[in-house]
Order: sequence, then C-alpha cells, then structure tokens
Amino acid sequence: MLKKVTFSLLILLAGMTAVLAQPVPGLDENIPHLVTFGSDGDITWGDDNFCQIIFFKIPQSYSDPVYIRVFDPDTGGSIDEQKGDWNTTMSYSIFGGKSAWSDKDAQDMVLDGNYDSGTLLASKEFDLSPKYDGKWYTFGPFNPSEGELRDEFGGYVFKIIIEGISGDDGNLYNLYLSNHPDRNHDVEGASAFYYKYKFRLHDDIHEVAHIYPHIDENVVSIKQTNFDWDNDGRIQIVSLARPGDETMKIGGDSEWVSSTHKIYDEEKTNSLDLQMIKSQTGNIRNNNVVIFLENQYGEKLPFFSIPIGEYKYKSSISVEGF
Ligand SMILES: [Ca+2]
Ligand SMILES: [Ca+2]
Ligand SMILES: [Ca+2]
Ligand SMILES: [Ca+2]
Repeated sequence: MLKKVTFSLLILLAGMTAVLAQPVPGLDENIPHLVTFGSDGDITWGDDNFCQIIFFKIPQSYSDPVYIRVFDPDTGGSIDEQKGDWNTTMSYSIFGGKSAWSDKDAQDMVLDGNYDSGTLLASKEFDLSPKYDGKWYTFGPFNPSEGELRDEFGGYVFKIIIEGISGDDGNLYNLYLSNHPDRNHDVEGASAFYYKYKFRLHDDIHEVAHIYPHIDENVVSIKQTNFDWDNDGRIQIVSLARPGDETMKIGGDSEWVSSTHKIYDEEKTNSLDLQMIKSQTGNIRNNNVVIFLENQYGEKLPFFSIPIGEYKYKSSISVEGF
C-alpha cells in the first residue's frame, strides 16, 4: 500500500512539473538514456540502423533564442557501451526550415531517402575525446523562426539527427531543449516528439519506463513493433479504457516482434501510457531497445516527451504485484 501511495504521489508531481520540462528522454518516461551505435555496430546489441531522429516543437508565440543541449555526446568514458577498443564517431545535426519535419522520410527514418530534409543549422562530430564526457554540449542559439512552421503544432519544429559515422561502440546520451546556453532551463510550452525511439532500459528491476504515443481521433487500431527486447519483462497498455491487463508482444535477442491492438473511443485524442516493466528474475542489464507504433494506415504515431491528454489523472496505475 505504501508503495502504491508513493508512486501515485510521484505521478502527481511529475504531472505538475512536466508542463515545463523538455529533457529527452522525458521526466515522465523514466528512461535513463537514448542509444545510438557506431555505423559498424552489431545490431544484436540493440540498435537496428545506427541513427536516431528527435523533433522539438516551440510555440509560435515564443521568440527568445533556444538551444539544443546534449549530455555526454562523446563515445567513451562514462555511460557509453564499449565494444573492443573505443573507436566510434557520432554526428549530431540540427535542421529547421521547410520540410525538416514534414518530409515523411524524416518521420520514417528512411536512411537512403530524405531523412535529413530541411535546412542544416548546425552539425558537429564527437568521438572518444573526453572533453565532453559526462558533460553537456550546447548547440545554438537558434531563433525559433528557423524551425519549420507547422499549424498542426502551433509553432516551429526543429529536428536533431544523431548518427553513427564509424566504429562499433554504443553512444548513450540525453538531450535538453533549453532557453539558456549554459544550463537546462525550459522553453515554456515546448516539447519533444519522435516516431521511432531507441533507448536503454534501467538495470533496476523496480524501475518502470514509459512511452506516451499520441492517439488522434482517426486511429482505430495500432500495430507496435519492437526490436531486441531480450524478453525483458512486459509492455503493458494503460489508458482511460485499459487498466493494464493487456500487454504488447516482445521478443528475444535481436528479434523483431509486432502486435496489433484495438483503440477504444476514450483513448482518442489522448496518450496511451505504455509501461515497460522489467523481468523480475532475468537479471537483464544494458538492455538497448527499439520501438515504434503505426496506425491502421501504416503511418507512424508520435510519442511525446510530455504526455498529452487526461489519461494520468483517471487511470489507476499501480506498481503492486512485483
Ligand atoms: Ca561518455
Ligand atoms: Ca569499439
Ligand atoms: Ca555518449
Ligand atoms: Ca536489447
């Protein structure tokens, strides 16, 4: 009971602070780090194509400069995943302007297509050099109007592509959209979103990670696909219509697995809370995973770093039963 009360309080606190928070992974997601491997990486380590694409949206009314900050952009030393000698170079590129978001190749991460659409605003490569090991590197300033103006987001969209250029080690890192060059300070009303998410699960079996796909009014069913889950526990669906007794299929080492799920009326225009509960007995560590969702037309659904909708105040989330 105490556990349950504590967790409810945490959810409430997270809800109160999330309005202003733009770390990626998001506070509510409880995911330690994003992951991208070098271009010669072994996909059985949990990254299928050595690239990650994250979008940020900024309200049209916001006019101050913004910065995109990266924690531990290097590939060596702390938090990263070593394979043999450290030999990996990562490229970080930030795009704005027309088609940065709206080109479908960017949303679908089509690496032989126009995934790098838009205007290149900044780019930098990092390797095992320790200068930024365990530290933040800041891109910017960017004027919000350098993003792609999209009415459906009520503002400007920026894109960051993190891509392995060489080597086979795993780059772990975090992002933050800030209005300050030297620290993480939130851009009011902004948030991050992504269509295919690659990240590290906690080692601690008591930690529950979340992602929050947004369900628009036209979605009648979703197909989720994940990669290299290493049979690490389960993914359960929690929403206004589901208490968490329905799970999504997961697979083993370097396996692609999919499952399809009906969407209920109460879930439309809200976010689902997909809760990733680790295996309680497997002692599975350093678990990198990939996940994406599609609607009934095969279009990818966005996950938002700040969940949209009212699901969290009505659902009965519980961590009892471990
Ligand atoms: Ca590092
Ligand atoms: Ca290596
Ligand atoms: Ca790193
Ligand atoms: Ca894995």
